Amino acid sequence: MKHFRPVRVLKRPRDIPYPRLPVYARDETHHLWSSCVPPSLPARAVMIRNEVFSCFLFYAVLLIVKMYVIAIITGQVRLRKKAFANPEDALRHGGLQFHREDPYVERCRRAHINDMENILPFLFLGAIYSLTGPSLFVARLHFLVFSLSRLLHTVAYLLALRAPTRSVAYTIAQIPCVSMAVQILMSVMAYA
Ligand SMILES: N[C@@H](CCC(=O)N[C@@H](CS)C(=O)NCC(=O)O)C(=O)O
Repeated sequence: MKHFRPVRVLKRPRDIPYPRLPVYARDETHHLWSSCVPPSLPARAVMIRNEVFSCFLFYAVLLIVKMYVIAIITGQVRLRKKAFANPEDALRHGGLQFHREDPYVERCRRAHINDMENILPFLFLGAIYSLTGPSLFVARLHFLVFSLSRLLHTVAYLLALRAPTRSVAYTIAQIPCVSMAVQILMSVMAYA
């Protein structure tokens, strides 16, 4: 009688989260996005294989562009108000007396610094959160709430809108960040 060696069934531990990675690839024949990935899929298409990550990238890049816009506004205000941060700039634009501070330039700078305090952590949290397999709807809600609130924070800061508009915008933006931080911690708790 023939003896068969028992086959070991390898199981994926249930408690280890698996990132949900929906795959999309360009179907050149039908010009549609299909759910199959041809073996020759170019490396540049790897990003779009995770739709939550792609969604995150959209909002992340918009927020970075928003930060660039604040920097441009700050530069323009410096020129208009003749308030330069460095003596060489002041000399070029009329004299050392323009090496000075201006309240509105400082406001722009504070808006920019506050963005750095909040958008930089979002870039990290959002990227990691995207890899933990959240639903696209819930993830998009996180990114959208954060982005709109940060946009409102900037507008409220630059236009000096009545308090507590800016503080409310700041607080609402913190909610998705805390939520993402908690979800990331829960996903990796098993490895603590
Ligand atoms: N570094 C911030 C931490 C707290 C924070 O970000 N608060 C929000 C809402 S009150 C804000 O817009 N702060 C003004 C700022 O950072 O310039 C601060 O000093 O205020």
